[in-house]
Amino acid sequence: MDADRQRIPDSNRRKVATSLKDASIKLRQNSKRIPFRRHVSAGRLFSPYAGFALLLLWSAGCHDAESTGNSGKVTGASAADAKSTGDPPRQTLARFADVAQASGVKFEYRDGQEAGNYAILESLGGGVALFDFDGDGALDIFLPGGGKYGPKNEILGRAGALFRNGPARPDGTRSFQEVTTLAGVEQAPYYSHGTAAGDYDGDGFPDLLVTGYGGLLLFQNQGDGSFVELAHAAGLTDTFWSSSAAWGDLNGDGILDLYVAHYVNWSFSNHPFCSAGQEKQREVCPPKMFEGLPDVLYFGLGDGTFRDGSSEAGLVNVDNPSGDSLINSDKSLGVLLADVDLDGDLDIYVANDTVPKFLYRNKGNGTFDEVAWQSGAALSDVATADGSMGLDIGDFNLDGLPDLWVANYERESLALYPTKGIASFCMSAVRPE
Ligand SMILES: [Ca+2]
Ligand SMILES: [Ca+2]
Ligand SMILES: [Ca+2]
Ligand SMILES: [Ca+2]
Repeated sequence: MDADRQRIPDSNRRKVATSLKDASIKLRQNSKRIPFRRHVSAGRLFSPYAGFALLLLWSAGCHDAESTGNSGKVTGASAADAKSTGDPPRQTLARFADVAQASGVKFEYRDGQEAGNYAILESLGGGVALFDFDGDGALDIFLPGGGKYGPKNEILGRAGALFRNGPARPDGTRSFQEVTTLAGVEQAPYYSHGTAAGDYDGDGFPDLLVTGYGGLLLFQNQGDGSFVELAHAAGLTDTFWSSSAAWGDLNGDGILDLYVAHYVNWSFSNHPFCSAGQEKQREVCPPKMFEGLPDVLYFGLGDGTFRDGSSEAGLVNVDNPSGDSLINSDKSLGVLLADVDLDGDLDIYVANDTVPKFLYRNKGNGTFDEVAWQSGAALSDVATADGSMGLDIGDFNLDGLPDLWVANYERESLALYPTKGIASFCMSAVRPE
């Protein structure tokens, strides 16, 4: 499978992002009732134990959960089930047209691949934040800029862009104005990937977190249309390669906390030659060549600063950051915060690349049990650890229980995890048609 990855042309590397958008759209078409809180940011098994994993999950009680789930309406929720009901397939009349350029949103994320380094750094792409930074009721757009290389392969950042949503035109379309410099978000000391908006200081104005290689950026919204970057002053001193992040109050003190997903330990001093199949042409190395990096959970302190609470929260691998297990663990690309078990607190679902996903169940106080394997949300429907990147949640089958959606790498299936029973927190992957 990883050999396949090496042969994939550069231009195809991020088709998964498109798949995620398509997937989210399809989910929302059927998600008319979502009775749970949702906080979203927004990123192959080592088969020797695949079969064992499947058996373990099945025997661990997933089938028992069907009789203990509290919904009283447990369903496997597969497409086949839908067909068996005799209900007509749900359809939508929604159609989309690309109006980015016409609306004034002219921007291109760049990854520096023109340098010919074939670095795995270039394979992640960039994210987007839709948030109303100026409080006028209209969503604005922030896009991280990515990065490039210096003459000696220094890893450099490229400026992102902030587009302010302007008045509607007479024909109803929107017009955006770029205000990057005016707003003070042009700083780009790091090669950037993801971004997450959240009002971490509770002043009513959403702030911006930007992830990337070498450090985090925290743009504090000043409330006057401008931002000030103060990640280090706020205690966000993480220097690991970060991909995604999500805001949410994980310990219930009313103050936003921050989960930062880290990817792998690549650097130019750890940059092996990987060839495309039998050819001598260099290609981007697959993630299995690198150790994963433990994620970080920062608790907000209420004074605009944070402390690293990863260890007390119980995050995987935090207390053993150089352990041998990291080659098979913790290569995180996406994170979603939501009350998956409907007990009133935020849980954490983490998409990992080529290694099992994490599902952290909140004990109610910001400490967690990692239950992805037991719950059935760690692997695919055929017990493979796919290249998981994008996450979403919604009640797609309208049974009142939240279901998880995962966008994986190309040539892998998208994955849907219907929740079968909250009491035992049991899910099982199905392959959408
Ligand atoms: Ca706005
Ligand atoms: Ca704020
Ligand atoms: Ca908190
Ligand atoms: Ca919960």
